[in-house]
Amino acid sequence: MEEKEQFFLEIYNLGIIKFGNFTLKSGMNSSIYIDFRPIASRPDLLIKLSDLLLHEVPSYDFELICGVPYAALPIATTLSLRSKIPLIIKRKENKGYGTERMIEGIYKIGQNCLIIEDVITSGDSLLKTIIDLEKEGLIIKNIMSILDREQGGIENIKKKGYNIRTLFRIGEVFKILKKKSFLKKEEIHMIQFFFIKNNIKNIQNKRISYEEKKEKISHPIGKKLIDITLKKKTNLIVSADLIDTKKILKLVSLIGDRICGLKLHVDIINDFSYSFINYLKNISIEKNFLLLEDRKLCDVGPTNCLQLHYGIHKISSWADIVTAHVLAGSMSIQNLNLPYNMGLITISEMSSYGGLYDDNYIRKVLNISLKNPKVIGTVAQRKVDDRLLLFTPGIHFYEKKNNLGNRYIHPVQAFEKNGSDFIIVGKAIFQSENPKITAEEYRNAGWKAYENGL
Ligand code: 5BU
Repeated sequence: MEEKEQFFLEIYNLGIIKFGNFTLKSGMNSSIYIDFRPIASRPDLLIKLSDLLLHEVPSYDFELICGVPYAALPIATTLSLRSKIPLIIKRKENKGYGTERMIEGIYKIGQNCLIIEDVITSGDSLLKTIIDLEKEGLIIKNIMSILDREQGGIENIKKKGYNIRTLFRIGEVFKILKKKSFLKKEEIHMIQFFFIKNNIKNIQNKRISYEEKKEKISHPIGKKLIDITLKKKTNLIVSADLIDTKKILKLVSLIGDRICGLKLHVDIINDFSYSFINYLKNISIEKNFLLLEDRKLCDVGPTNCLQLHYGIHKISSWADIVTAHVLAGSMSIQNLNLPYNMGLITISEMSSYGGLYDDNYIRKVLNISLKNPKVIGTVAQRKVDDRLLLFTPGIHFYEKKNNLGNRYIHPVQAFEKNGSDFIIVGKAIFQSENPKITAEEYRNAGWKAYENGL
């Protein structure tokens, strides 16, 4: 920390922070302007900065370096010289002649590129760089920014599934400057105004409400799920992992009022029948909850289609929502002939420990999910784009891990840390002594955690 602090004070003396009335490249107005360009003229500070960055992202973790143009270019170049890892250059605009390439330098499809950004505000210019690099077939596993203005940019990038870190946060650097008495009185006032105006302390915790989310979700079943949630004040989905229809129906009679959804694994039910499904469907209408089949389709498109519409279970004839992996690519869930009011939940990241998902995979699943109008949401263990509903299984008040590979978090953690919209609870409820009371406890915890996040 000392080294970082020392470094920040040195660059502060170059005049990288200005106070006044500025319009940022994002279009936002600000009383504070941060510009790292003066560092380009100080080779000693460029070297120190790149060493600090290399401390955060070890050089074995990337094969190429790219700076977001233009301010980050000298920083990325120094990083390349220090680490001996090749630099590629992203153009701001196509030069309109010659090769018309947006990316210059030597690289191969599939190489893993570290992106360097100087100051992150909304994250928009960073996203443009990401998109251009991905178009070239490069993989973005790590992104480093020098300073986060804490105005939501880091969150926006994380929600898209990217791994982004920052060397400094604006709140942290102002604390350093204040501690060292580097700031004049009027500068402190401007900073305070900036913090209040941008609600910086709250930005990372604030979540969007179900009402706002409903505006962003286009699929009718996603909207319906939110309506039920708001009406019944419950974001609890119970997973009835029971092998006997009588037990499932008994559970539903106890918890039906407290849930917005009931999740099944129909293929584990010993005495599955259509009369059971009809009965369940009627209760779901009467008690106002949706039926989710956790089928986890994972095959090529035509087989997924057969598994959905045919066989003993004929899932598409009764389920409101079905889960799917997209390991086989976007087309595997593209033409499933789903009824118009049936939605899909993709699986970006499971709740088990030791899963084979990495950031790159998760990001691709999120991209596929956002592009498919049938997808209402996803399962992930992190914040995701606001246009997707986030479902979180692996919920338990007391258990953390079990020896079957399951990992559990508390509902509060699901909402506060991961930005969840719905918790999925199985054995904590159906194995409890009194499922009715326990379901109410989870409903209450989930609802309070949601409300506290607003
Ligand atoms: P539990 O009893 O609360 O562990 O039940 C969780 C349910 O959610 C169970 O049906 C799993 O198959 C399901 N699940 C999960 O646990 N983790 C995941 O990542 C996904 C589904 Br996707």
